[in-house]
Amino acid sequence: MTSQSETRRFVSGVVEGFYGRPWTMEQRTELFKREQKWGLNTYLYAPKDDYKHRMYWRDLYSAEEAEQLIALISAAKEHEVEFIYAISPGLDITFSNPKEVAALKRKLDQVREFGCRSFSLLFDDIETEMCPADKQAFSSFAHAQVAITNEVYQHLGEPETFLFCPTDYCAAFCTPNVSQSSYLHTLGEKLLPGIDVLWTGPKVVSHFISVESIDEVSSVLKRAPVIWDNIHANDYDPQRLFLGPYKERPTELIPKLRGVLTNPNCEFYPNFVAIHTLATWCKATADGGERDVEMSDEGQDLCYSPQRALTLALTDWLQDFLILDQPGGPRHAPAHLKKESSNEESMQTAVGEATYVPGPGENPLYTAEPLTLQDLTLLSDLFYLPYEHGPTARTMLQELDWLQNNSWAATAETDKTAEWHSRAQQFDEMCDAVVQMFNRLSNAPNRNILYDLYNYICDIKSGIGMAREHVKKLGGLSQPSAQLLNDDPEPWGFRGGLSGEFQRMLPCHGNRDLFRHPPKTAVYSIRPYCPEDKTEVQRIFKEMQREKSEVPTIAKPHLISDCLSTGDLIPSPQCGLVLEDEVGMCGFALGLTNVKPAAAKMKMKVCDSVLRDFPVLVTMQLLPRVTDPAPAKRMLTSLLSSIRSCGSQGAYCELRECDRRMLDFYAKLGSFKTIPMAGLPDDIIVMGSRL
Ligand code: GDL
Repeated sequence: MTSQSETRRFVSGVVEGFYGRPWTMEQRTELFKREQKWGLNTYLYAPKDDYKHRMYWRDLYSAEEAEQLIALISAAKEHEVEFIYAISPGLDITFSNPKEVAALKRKLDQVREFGCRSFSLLFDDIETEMCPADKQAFSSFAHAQVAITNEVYQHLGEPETFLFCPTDYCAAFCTPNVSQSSYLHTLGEKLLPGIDVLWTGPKVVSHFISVESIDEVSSVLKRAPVIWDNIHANDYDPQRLFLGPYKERPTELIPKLRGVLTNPNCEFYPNFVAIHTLATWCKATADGGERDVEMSDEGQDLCYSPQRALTLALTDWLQDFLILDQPGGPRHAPAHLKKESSNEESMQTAVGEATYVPGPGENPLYTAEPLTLQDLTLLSDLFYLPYEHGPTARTMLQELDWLQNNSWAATAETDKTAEWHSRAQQFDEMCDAVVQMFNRLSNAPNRNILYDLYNYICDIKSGIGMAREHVKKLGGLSQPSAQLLNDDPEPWGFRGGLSGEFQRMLPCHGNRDLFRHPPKTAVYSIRPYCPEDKTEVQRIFKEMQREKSEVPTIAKPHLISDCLSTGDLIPSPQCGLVLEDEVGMCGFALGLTNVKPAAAKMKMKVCDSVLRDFPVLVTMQLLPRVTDPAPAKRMLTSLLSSIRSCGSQGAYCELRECDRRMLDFYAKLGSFKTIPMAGLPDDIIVMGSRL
């Protein structure tokens, strides 16, 4: 490393490097103010969908654009933020053509005339195959990029700051790996030493960036990289927003890096947390991390804690929400906002109609409850980080999972019933807190922040609303007029549009959820039941009975479904399926369409009302080796669909309380609900599904 690099300041700040709508000039100016206030020093201009940054990189700026850029560059200077202008010529440049090199120089010269002194060439997200002309001129893609970069760097007079973004900008892109990547080795050897290299870490969106990984890449690049951090970037998924703290980057990295630039959410205002917490991180060991005291002279906490950094950021952000930012805002602004109101607004009030005061017995004026720090903490928990939900979101998911898995206890009288209802009540309260937070946010005076958040908070409110209603249904408390999860839901009852449909059809759907299932490797087949299967079915049934009861006898009393499994009753035509794996039969699903005569024969009573709504009895068993619920689900779904095509409107099943596995299975299916059935022993649970 050069001695120069040892004395240069740590680059810290923001890269506007995402796809989608670029920020406005006003937003960028606001960013500079914030960066200065929080002690960050750099802004890298690299908006992917700005025409003249990437697609039409050769085009010079018009007079009007020039005026705007000049103003922006001088605003950055005013706020002591280093403005780095980046250009991405990689979509179509021919490296070997001198005219192309000249075009690049011309464009950067123009920006230099605007007052810009720091530059960057980006070669991320481009085709790696060179055109025939370049293949002739250069021995590799890396050589082509290095040649043009060095030339431009020298042409610009070797600026103090000059950044290069490689095409292989993270470990995952390197072939075969970082230390053996010939692409990175060429950069390391050939890029002039004053040029710094951008790097996103192990992946495009890195979960964790370790000191070892930085040591490795630095030794190949022969320089410390500048991290282009995509931890808060959300341009790849329209349902995500990241409001969690800067995290999983140990502060021991600071002395090993040339700098960190965060490429955050596309929406400008919600980036308050991303940038504020990065600033706290940078300050944690701004002096190189050598001090062993925990607090600096100004009381600055030198030991970074994401949780504390988040609280600091949210506390400051809350003040921003309270600023009335739009002329024409509420005329009856709450008292605490009055002094923030613009002159324009006070004039409006002065010349406008008299303030309306409701009379006795009339509706009182709407008053907005103020947003709280707790609301913002909840908001951040719901939109946390790419690989982690915030604590409250995690609790909500875990509770919902427990309520679903134990839903058999909701309507049956068991020891668990009270616990189920108490946890359902707590879940409901957590959902309510989200609704209250939504209401207070929507009433917050700062409309710019609200509008950036709006789609996301609506989406989560709906998502949680559906879960809330589902739990109510499981508990037998749902209102018949409920809008969601019924047979003919409104469009907000099936979320995600076409993309959602595709995702649900893929086998990897739900791969990343908190409740992973064991690997599914067995191959299963499902075929119709035939009379020769009777003995095997019987054997599986007996084995499962033994599994469940401590005494090795068949549990009493006999249920109609027991008789189906033992062969005393024959399944109705088209109403039997068996599941097989490489070992043999491992499960079955049988149905009986004519329940009444069978019940009479067994001297058992079945409720008429149950038979009216759910005329067919189904039973299913699986050996314990079937750990994957998917084939069982497929078998039961096929059985139900053939029952439906025979004209039946519903089916029910009888389950023993000790048969946790089947209870869980039916509860998770979602379509089966516990139904009351008089005359059965206490440990029998009946569940029905409309078809
Ligand atoms: C990328 C792009 C970036 C984008 C990000 C997240 C780099 C160097 N380039 O690969 O423009 O915003 O992913 O989608 O990160």
